[in-house]
Amino acid sequence: MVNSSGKVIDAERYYQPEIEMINRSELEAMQLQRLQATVLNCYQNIGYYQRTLDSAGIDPRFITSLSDLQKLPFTNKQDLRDAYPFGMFAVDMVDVQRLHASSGTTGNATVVGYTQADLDNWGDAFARCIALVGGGPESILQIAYGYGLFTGGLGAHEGGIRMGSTILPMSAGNTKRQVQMMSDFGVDILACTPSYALLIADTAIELGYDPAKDFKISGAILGAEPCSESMRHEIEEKLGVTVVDIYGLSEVMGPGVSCECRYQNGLHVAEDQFIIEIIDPETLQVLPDGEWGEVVFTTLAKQCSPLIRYRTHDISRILPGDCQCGRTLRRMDRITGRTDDMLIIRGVNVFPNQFAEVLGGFTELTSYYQITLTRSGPMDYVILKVEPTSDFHFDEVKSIERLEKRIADELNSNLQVSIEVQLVEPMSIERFEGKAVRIVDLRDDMG
Ligand code: DLL
Repeated sequence: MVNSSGKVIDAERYYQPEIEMINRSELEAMQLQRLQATVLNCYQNIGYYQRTLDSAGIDPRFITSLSDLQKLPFTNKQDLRDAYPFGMFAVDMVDVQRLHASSGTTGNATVVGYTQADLDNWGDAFARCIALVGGGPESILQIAYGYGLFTGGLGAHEGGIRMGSTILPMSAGNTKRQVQMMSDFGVDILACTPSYALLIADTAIELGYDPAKDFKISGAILGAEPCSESMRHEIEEKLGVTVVDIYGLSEVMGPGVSCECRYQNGLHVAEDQFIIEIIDPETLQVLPDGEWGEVVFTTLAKQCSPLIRYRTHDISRILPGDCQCGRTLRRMDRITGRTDDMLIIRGVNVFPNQFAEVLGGFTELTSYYQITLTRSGPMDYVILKVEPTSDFHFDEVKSIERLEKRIADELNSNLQVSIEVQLVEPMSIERFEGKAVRIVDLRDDMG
């Protein structure tokens, strides 16, 4: 197989074919056995679960089918916060090998612990993602996710270890050095956020390289934030890579909960380690395959921080049907937003990624944009800053105004929202080394 930049990619690769292509009935038997063990572990070792299962009148020994899962109560982020720091751990501290925590800006941090077996499972899940993008033990893996309490860097690292790849542990930042090493070391696979991959690509181009031709790199495992299709294509063209979307969240494990294959048609869920459900966030009922709703995960293999029906607030759906890559693990669609990031602009509900999809239709624009929310009297007022590509004539006022109007009209007709579009100078929107901040909400500062 040859990718869009003419680089040859090997045939489909697998890291654990016995799991990745497992027969569904065998998988379901494995899931049931692991679910039974997980619920019992939660009940016996975590006070929170003992209380919630008791008050729901559920005897943990009576899980006899996978559909029994639907009888169990949900777990919310607040439940983890209330148990800060170690109240949701099911093992003794002596067995906890690693701690990760998500940011505590809006309350206590959520702390997740990993035993050595948990780290090995995490590594296996990420190693499958390396294979998903065509990598293997011979690959050089540049990890430019942040290392630290954030799970991106060390999760990818764990994957590199399990796969036996050569790890280049760059962490995020120092972008020129990232480019230099990518070039000098002949890196094969990059792992970082999509925003950072684009910044690395742009920096390489600024330094005079054409990475698509000059660099060996052929794959990128990008996630931790949404990435529109147009941004994905921009990264693929600039770096000469195939981009696979990787998903995960700290509470559930970190990167590797699901990941696309090279067909880029949904993210294969590590179903030996997690059960995915899609629920209606209002009624809390489980939705059938194909319907969009909130993603809920139950862990099946975690020793230290198991979770029953954890509500992610991420929006996706389960894609019905088989995948061409041969894997039998079901696919979730790319995340379209979060139930809690919906903007209500003059009564119209919009998700930030809908802006990105519309903007992706304008070849005059780069993938960088920023939405500022302010107030005009009692009404929300939205300013969308967009950046043209470097060949756009930025000094011609008329063409700037024309483009701004075309974008505003397109947003209005697609999303029924009326917003102010500002075309700003190339390179003036802030670049990010981790997750991009695309929404600046100034409404509370305005009294
Ligand atoms: O972002 C873990 C991760 C690291 C995933 C590296 C992939 C790669 P948190 O910081 O806890 O963990 O943030 C989790 O980020 O609930 C989603 O809203 C969002 N998110 C993660 N991956 C994707 C993705 C890591 N591929 C939160 N697409 C999740 C869209 C994503 N959103």
